[in-house]
Amino acid sequence: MHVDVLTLFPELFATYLETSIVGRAREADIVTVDCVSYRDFAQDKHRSVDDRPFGGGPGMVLMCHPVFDALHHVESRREGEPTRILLTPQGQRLTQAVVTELSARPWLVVLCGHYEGFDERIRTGIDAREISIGDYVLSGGEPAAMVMIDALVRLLPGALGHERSAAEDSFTDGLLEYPQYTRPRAYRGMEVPDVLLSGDHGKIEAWRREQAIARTKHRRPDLLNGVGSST
Ligand code: 9D3
Repeated sequence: MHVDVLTLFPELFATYLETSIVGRAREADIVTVDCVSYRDFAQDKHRSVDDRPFGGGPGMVLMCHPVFDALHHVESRREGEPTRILLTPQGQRLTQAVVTELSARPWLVVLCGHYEGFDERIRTGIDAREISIGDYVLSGGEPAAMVMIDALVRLLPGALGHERSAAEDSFTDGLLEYPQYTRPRAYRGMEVPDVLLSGDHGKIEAWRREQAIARTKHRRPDLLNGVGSST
């Protein structure tokens, strides 16, 4: 998969993209990511990318010109059809189902907004899917882009190595995670459940599933509509 990220702050992505699962996936060429600055496509000598809203009101609005030019730049340097994603607070909510769908696309172009948002002609003039990561206000789309890339990369074949499959992850089978423990067996009087030390893998699996279901019922009953009810 290739991802182009269009942003006012490409430098925000550097350490994130070098670290952990995403960093490893990039080293293994499972994913490539290019961050491109709208600023490089500004028109005037001040390199403006935003301006005050027509009609008045607070904040600044991302201008058409640098955004359309940056988009044209990244899209003309490779073959094929990209899937365009506009990150906005009024987009479709990012869920694991949306992530799964997007993970099958070979090429994503992700547009981050900042300030009070994009000029409306960007929304209407480019055929993009609008996505939000949740109902809270961010200062810009950059953290949302990192969230989306992180969730996507985990689903790419080989990204998690051999130790664990994405299919085991929470939200994939619709249940929350079961409780996990590591050494020591007792810490400040708190003991690891005996079943996990029993060596009986059938019993351990049954216990984990029962714990996951109980936890999901208690904390996220909304997740239990049909999924995870096969046992
Ligand atoms: C006054 C209306 N505001 C919308 C709630 C304006 C506004 C605030 C913050 C417009 C854009 C932003 C910046 N946010 C994003 O670019 C963003 C976002 C978010 O704020 N929450 C959840 N998902 C996303 S994706 C991009």
